[in-house]
Amino acid sequence: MKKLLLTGFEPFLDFTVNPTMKIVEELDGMEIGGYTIIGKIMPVDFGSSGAKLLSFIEKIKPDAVISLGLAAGRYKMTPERIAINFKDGPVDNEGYKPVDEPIKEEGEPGYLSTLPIRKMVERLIENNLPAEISNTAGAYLCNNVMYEGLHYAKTRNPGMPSGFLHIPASHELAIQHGRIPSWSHDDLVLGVRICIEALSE
Ligand code: PCA
Repeated sequence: MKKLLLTGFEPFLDFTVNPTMKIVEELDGMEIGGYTIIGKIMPVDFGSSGAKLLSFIEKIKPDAVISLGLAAGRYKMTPERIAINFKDGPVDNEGYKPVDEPIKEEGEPGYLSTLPIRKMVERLIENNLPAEISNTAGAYLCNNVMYEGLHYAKTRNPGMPSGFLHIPASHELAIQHGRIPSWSHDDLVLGVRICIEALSE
């Protein structure tokens, strides 16, 4: 059985829960689309998240990597097209706020997702879940983790598909937060499962 490393993030900023964390915990150990899911939670920390992802990849030796992140305010599931070689944005959970910093001095300006993002969007829509490809993952932690995964794949393991899926808030988070659209937890889980199945088609 092939292995899929599925990562989520801990809560950050004023988002008191992170739906990606609950999804990853729920899917950890399951078999979906011919993959055994190995779920891991990433810190919202520019200083350690890249190294942490790479240590998971080296240890688990997955056949593919999908990272999940909360995109509070988005209405759709959005597979990301590209990660850029920049760190920028709000403060992380360790109090660090980078401005215009490269992620890797020697890295490419950007890396395109190697997940079947068009197929993921098509399958989500066929299942009545709103979805579209996103052309920016921002320059915060989600972009950082996507870039690190793709840089590793490009330089060390080109056969390992890797990429990122941004998801809307859950109802639980939206009610606590008060100003963002949301999906039910079950629909978020279904959307992630559909994306994993699209990977194995
Ligand atoms: N979303 C943030 C970081 C952690 C998360 O779940 C982002 O979009 O960068």
